[in-house]
Amino acid sequence: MSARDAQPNAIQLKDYRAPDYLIDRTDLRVDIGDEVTQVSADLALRRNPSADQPVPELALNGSDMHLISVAIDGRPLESHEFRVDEESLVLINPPEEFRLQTLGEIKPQLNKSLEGLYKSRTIYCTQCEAEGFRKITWYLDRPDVMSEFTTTIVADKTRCPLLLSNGNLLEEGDLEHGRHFATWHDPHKKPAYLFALVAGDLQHITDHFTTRSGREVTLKIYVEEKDLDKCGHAMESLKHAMRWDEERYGREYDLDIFMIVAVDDFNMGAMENKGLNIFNTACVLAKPETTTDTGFQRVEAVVAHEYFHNWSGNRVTCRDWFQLSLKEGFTVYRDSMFSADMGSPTVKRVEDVSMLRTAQFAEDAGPMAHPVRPDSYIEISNFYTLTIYEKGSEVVRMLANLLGPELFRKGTDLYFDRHDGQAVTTEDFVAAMEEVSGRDFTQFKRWYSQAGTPLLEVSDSYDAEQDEYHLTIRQSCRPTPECGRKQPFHIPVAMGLLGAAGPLPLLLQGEGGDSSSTHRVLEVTEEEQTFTFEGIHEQPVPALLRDFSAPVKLQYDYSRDNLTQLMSLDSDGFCRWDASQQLARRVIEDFMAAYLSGEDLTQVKVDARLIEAYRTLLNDEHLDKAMVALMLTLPSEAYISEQMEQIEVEAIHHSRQAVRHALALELEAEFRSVYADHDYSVAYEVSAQAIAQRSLANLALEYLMLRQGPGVVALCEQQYHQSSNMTDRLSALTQIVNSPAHAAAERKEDVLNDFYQRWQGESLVVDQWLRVQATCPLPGTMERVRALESHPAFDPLNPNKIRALVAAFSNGNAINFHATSGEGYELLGNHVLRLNAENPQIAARLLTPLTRWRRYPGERSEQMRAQLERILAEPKISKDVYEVASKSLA
Ligand code: B3K
Ligand code: ZN
Repeated sequence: MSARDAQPNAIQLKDYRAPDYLIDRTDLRVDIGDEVTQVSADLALRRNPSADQPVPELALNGSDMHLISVAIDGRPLESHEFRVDEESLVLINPPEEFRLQTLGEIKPQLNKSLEGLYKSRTIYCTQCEAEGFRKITWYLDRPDVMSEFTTTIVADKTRCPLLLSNGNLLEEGDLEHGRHFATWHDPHKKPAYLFALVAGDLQHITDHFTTRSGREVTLKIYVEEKDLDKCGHAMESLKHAMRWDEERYGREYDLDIFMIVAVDDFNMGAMENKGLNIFNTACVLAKPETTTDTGFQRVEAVVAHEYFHNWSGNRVTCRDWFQLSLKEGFTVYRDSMFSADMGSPTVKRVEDVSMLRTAQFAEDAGPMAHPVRPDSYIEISNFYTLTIYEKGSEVVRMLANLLGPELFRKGTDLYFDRHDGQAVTTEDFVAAMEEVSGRDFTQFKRWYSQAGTPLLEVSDSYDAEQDEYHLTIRQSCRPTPECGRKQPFHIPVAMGLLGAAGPLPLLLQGEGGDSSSTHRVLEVTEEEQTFTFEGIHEQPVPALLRDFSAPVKLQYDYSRDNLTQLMSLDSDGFCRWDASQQLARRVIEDFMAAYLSGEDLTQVKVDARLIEAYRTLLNDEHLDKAMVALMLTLPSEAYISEQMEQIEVEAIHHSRQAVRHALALELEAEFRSVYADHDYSVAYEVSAQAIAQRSLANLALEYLMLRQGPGVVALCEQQYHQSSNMTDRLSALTQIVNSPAHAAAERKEDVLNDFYQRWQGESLVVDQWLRVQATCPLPGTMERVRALESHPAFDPLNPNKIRALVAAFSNGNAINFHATSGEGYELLGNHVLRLNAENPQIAARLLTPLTRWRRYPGERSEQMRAQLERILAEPKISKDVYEVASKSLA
C-alpha cells in the first residue's frame, strides 16, 4: 500500500463476529519447484450454525499468490461466480456446504518477509502466525476456524530428502523425475496459524519420552549436519519441560512424535506449530564452546515455552488476535516458573522484572502503549509486544498468587478441560479462576482492558502511643492513547515490616485475633487506602511489593539507611535486590545532579553506604553468588532512562560510569579476591551454581578492568585465550573492547580478529562478535558499525544479524546511538527503509527506539522525529511500519 492511498484501516475488537463458514477438513498438496511452487487445497466448508445472517459472498484471505484455478465440488467456477484481488478470493453465492478446490502458485525462494512459505538458506519452511497461511493458500485465516489437516509435500528427493508437516506421517514414496512425497495427518483440529511444513536436507538427533499415561513419544531435533553436536541441551530441556508440565499442570503430550526444526532465518525466537516447532537456530543450538550461559538459559526457556503452547495455545487457542495474551501471557508465566524451578528462582525473578521495568514500562509510557487485550490494531504483527507477553504474564502471576497454588491449579484444570479444542477469550480464562475460587475478578479484569503502568505512592505514619502503624497507598495511572481516565486497578501488594531485630508480626486492624505472620498481601482496590497495623512497638521499615507482586511503579520515601537495612535483612530476595538498585540509583542521581550543574565528576564522592553495603556482600562467603552479582550490578542506563521524564543521555552515561570507577577503586581488593577464586579453564557446567560463579567472577573482572592497569588487561587476555567456555571468553573480549585503557586499545583489534578467525564458521558466534562491537560505549563505534554493515559476516536481511548489529546499537548503546550529529538515527532510518519492502515485521520492530522521541530534550527529539517523518513519506510503506511511525507522530 502507499501512503498516498487510503490509510490502512484499524481492526476493532468490538467488530468481532463469528465466522460465516467453518472448514472441517483441509487437504493440501504442496509441490515444491525451483521456480514455482504449486499449492492445491481441498477445503470442506460448511455454514457456521452459530453465525449471523446468511451472506451472499464469502471472502477467503489470500495474498502474494497467483490463482490458477478454483472449483466447487469439482466444478470449475465461471468468472461471475468469484473474484480475486490482492487480499482475497471472494465466492459469490456459495452453497451451504461444499468442497472448495483451489490451485495457486507461489515463489518461496523470493519471499524475504519470512512469513508464509519461504526459504532459509537451502531449507523450505513456514511461519504462519499470525496471518502467514494466507500466503500459502486461500483460506479463512483466523484462529477461530479450526480444521483437521492432511498435507502432502512433493519435492526433489536429493535437495529435499526430508519432508515434514504437522501430526503423524501417513505415507511416503518416490515419484518420477527424482521427486518424492510425504503425507502427514494431524488428528487435532487447529487454526491455520499452527500449520507448518519443512522440506530440505537436515540431520537430526532423536530421543524418547514416555508420558505418565504410558504414551511413547519420539522426539526429534533437526539441524544442519555441522550443528548436530549442539542439540543436546535443547533435547534435555524438552524432556524436562514435558515432565514439568505433567507434574505442575497435569498436561500430557498428545501425538506420537514431537519435532523441532532449526533454521537461520527466523523473525522471532521460535514457533509452536502443532507437533512441528520451527525455531531460530539461536534458540536451539548450544554447546559450551560457542554458547554463553544466557544462551543456554534462553534455549531451555524457549524450548519449554513452545512446548507449553501445546496446551496453552494449541489445544485451547485464541478466538481472535485481540486475545493473543491468552496464550502468550499465560505461556510466558508457565515458562518463567519452569525456568525458576530449573535454576535460581530469585535470579529468574530479578531478570524478568528488570526487563519488564525497563522495556515494558517504556512501551506502556510511549505511543504504542496498548492494553494486554488491545481494542484495535492496524497490523497484528506489531502486537507481539512486551505488554502482551511480559505484562500478560504478570497478570496471570497476580491471579495465581491471589488464588494460591491449589486453587490456581484447579482453575487451570477447569480452563483446559472446559475449553479443550476451542478458540476462547481472556474472559474465559478469568471466568475459570473465578469459578474455582468464588472470587469476583470484575475489577481485576481492568488489567486486561486498561493500558499504562499504575503508580503507587506510599506514605506511612507511626503512632507510638497506640502502637499503630498506618500505611497509605494511593494509586494512579497516566493516560495512554486508548484511554484518558483510568479506573482503579486491583493491585496485590505483598509486604512485611522490618523492626530493629527482624520482621514484625502483621495484625491488621479490623481483622481481630492473633497473627504471627510476618508476610501478607494487601489488596489495593481503591484510589487511596490506608492499612493500620496493630501491636507495632517500634517505627518499622516497610518491605513493599515483595517478589514484585504487581507490575507497578512504587514510590516510598526510603532513607538510604532504610535501603541498606532492607538490602541485608529482608526475607525476600527480590526486595533485597530492589533495595540495592534503589540505593545505587540514588547514588547515580547524586552524580547526575553534579554533571548537570557542570561539576567535575571526579570530585563527587560515592555515598559510603553503598560502598560498605557492597563490601559486606563481597565479603560474605555464605551468600548466594548469583545474588551478590545481581546486587552489585548497577541499574542499567535503560532503566535509569525509564525513570526520567526527559532523558539526559550524557548525564546518565557519564554518571553511571563515574560511580563504577569509584566502586572499582574502593573495592579493588575485594574484586581481586573474588576474581582469584575463578577457574575459567574447568569443564563447563550449566548448573545455577556454576552460572552464578561465572557471573560474579566476570563482574569482578569488569570492575577490575576499570582500573586500567596493564596487568589487568593481560589477565583479561589470558582469560580470553584460556577459557573452556564462551561465557568467560566473551566476557573477556567485551572487557577488552570496552576499555578505554591504552593497554586494552592496543590489544583490541588483535583479539577481535582472533575471535572472528576462530568462529567465522559459527553464525551465532559471529552474532556475538557483531553485538560486542555494536554496544561498545567508546567513541568511534558509529564508524565501526558502518564498517560492519559492509562486512561479509553481516547480512542486511537476516533478522539475527540485524538484531546483533543494528538493534543492539540502537537499543543498547545510548551514548553512541544518540550522537548529537543525528547519524545514529539516520543509520537506523536507512535500515528501516530497506527492510520495509522486504521484511516489514522486522522493519517495524527496529523502529522502537525512535518511537520514544518525545522523551529526549532539544535537538535530539527533532532529529528523531525527522527520521520518522522521512520513513512515513516512503510511498510504498508497509502496514507494519506505517502503524508504528504514524502512531509515534500522532
Ligand atoms: N507464537 C510465536 C510468535 C509468532 C509471531 C509471529 N509474528 C512464538 C511464541 O510466542 O511462542
Ligand atoms: Zn509464545
